[in-house]
Amino acid sequence: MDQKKALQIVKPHLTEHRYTHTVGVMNTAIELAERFQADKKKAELAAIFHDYAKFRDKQEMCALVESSIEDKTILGYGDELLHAPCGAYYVEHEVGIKDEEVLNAIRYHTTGRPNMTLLEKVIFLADYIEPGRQFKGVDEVRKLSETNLDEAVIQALDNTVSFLMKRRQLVYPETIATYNELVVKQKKEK
Ligand code: DGI
Ligand code: FE
Ligand code: FE
Repeated sequence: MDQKKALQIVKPHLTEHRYTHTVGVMNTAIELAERFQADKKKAELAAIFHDYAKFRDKQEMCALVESSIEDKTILGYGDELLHAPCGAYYVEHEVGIKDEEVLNAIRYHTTGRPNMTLLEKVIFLADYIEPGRQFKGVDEVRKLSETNLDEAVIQALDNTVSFLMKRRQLVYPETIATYNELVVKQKKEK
């Protein structure tokens, strides 16, 4: 699917602000894919559809998790997590994208997962550092992403987990597992 067609499909599902974010994620994902030798077309496609389900009805998404999504534990960790796995499902069944690598990049873009693929890291990071993002600590992650993909993902996870804890929100265990796996890997590489 070409970029124009994909953007046309996703646009009616998003607000203007979220559409601008999506275009930012797309451009950033293509840049990161180039830098770290990931598949640029897959990065582009996954980025365009990563927030496809952002505005879907929460009850509908909870029901979908109950009926069709393997990992039901996300139901216990806040509604914000639903749009990633449910998005992957809708993108497969409504848009017809069957590429499992692209679907997984959408599925894990919010929480990450241990042993993320290169493409999954590219989308996870692009979502975090696209030019429209302004939260505290984002510049540090932008800087790291110029040279070291794993260090950048670790820092983004650190920021997100710290942010959640400050607000006494629950932290999804797989997010912590992602952090642990990458830190162990980094230590081995040093
Ligand atoms: O959809 P976006 O806003 O572009 O970004 P996103 O998919 O990373 O979602 C961000 C939201 O997800 C934000 O409210 C924090 C929340 N979040 C991210 N990781 C976790 C999390 N919430 C919980 N409970 N646990 C997590 O591990
Ligand atoms: Fe998202
Ligand atoms: Fe996003």
